[in-house]
Amino acid sequence: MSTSSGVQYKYVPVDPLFWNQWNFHNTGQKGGANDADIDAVEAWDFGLGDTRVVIAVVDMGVENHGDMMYYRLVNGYDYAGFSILSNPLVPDGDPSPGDGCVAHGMACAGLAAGAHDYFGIAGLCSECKVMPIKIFDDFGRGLSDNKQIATAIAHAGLYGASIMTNSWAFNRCDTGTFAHKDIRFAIRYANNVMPIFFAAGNGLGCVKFPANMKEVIAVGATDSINGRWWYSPTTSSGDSMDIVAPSGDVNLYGDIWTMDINGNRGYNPPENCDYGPLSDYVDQNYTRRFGGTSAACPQAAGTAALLKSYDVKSTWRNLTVTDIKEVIKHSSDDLGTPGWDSNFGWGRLNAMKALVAISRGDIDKNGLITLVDIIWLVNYVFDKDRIATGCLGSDPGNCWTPTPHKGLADTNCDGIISLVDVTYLVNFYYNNPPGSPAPPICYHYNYP
Ligand SMILES: [Ca+2]
Ligand SMILES: [Ca+2]
Ligand SMILES: [Ca+2]
Ligand SMILES: [Ca+2]
Repeated sequence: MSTSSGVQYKYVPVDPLFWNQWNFHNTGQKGGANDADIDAVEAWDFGLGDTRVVIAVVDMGVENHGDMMYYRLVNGYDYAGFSILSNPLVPDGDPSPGDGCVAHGMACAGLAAGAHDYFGIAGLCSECKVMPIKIFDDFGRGLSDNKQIATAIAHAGLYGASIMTNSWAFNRCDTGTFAHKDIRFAIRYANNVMPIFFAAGNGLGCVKFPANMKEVIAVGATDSINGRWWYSPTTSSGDSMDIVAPSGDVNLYGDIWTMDINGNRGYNPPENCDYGPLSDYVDQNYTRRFGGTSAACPQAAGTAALLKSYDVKSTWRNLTVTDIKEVIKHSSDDLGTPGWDSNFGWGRLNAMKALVAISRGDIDKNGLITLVDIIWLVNYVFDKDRIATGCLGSDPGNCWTPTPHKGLADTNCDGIISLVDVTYLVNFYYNNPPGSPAPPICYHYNYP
């Protein structure tokens, strides 16, 4: 199969609800524009993640689910406690979402890491683990104690998370007052060990705090036809939109399919709650109504988790926190005014381009640079101009379907594919001369 852009891919999820997930793979199936998506299918040719990668979901809790089995949940924490008037906040070790309407944490976790199996939806990093950290109570009421919120953020840093996703914000355009200093401190602390993603915030016009901190990646939202959603902020001086990702409308009028709290709880069925439309998917474990910058953010975090997964499998790539953030920004699909702009930031998240940026030279996409890659590259470089006679199995140059991207052959990032790339990769593989560099992170994507 291939996309309209000619990029080939081999793997498509078998999850029955996947065809609804236009944000991951948009063929116009919901009336949207072809390819107005994040190229998730093309990215999955690089793998579905790694169990060593943990995504901290700082939200309203995550529980065992058909698409998020208990063994994929690492210990988290409930900083909000179960809150009813007669029962004061009692933080505990159970960050499950409770019995209310608020499936926000489940919905975010599903987008970042829903399982690829024969059930439900598909998420971005299917093999990754999730650390649920709860800062909202079972009724969706946020913690009022900023020190507790700061502790929750620091928790992810202290207990081994690799990526943090935050689909929440304060309703303010500045970077907070003295009372918010602990939150700022915790974010700067956690930023030392992992990339942090924040929803840019809905409807206030500006990028909200903490998304407007320079340390974090702020994620806005685009619709299915390449436009900015009305609620997605434009930036002014002092704040920063980094990227956008596809999403639906707010207040459960969206059309993003994801996990819900199991059974007769959560967003579905909606009649249990006092908001939202009165129809949803028949399986109460899933919702088709998510949206807002809340749904955009975990897609960026899930993509970062795929990058981190590639990194931990790799023997040669060693990504820093800054590397991952830079790759997420600069591998996006530019929309609007060329370059960074106030509507779309650097552009719309593109998971495939992000993976291609960090894996030049790894032609077979297995995380390693081996003789196999060199042989593929040699055959491609020497055979690419010959008229193909069909794939005979012994001639990789002719057989090479560049899945998912020809850029993998541009090992030295000079924008062309040539014998120089072969030499570059051979030198690195044999470390001759000593210190021969690994393929660089590379944002060139247009090859004939
Ligand atoms: Ca699934
Ligand atoms: Ca439900
Ligand atoms: Ca390889
Ligand atoms: Ca080259």
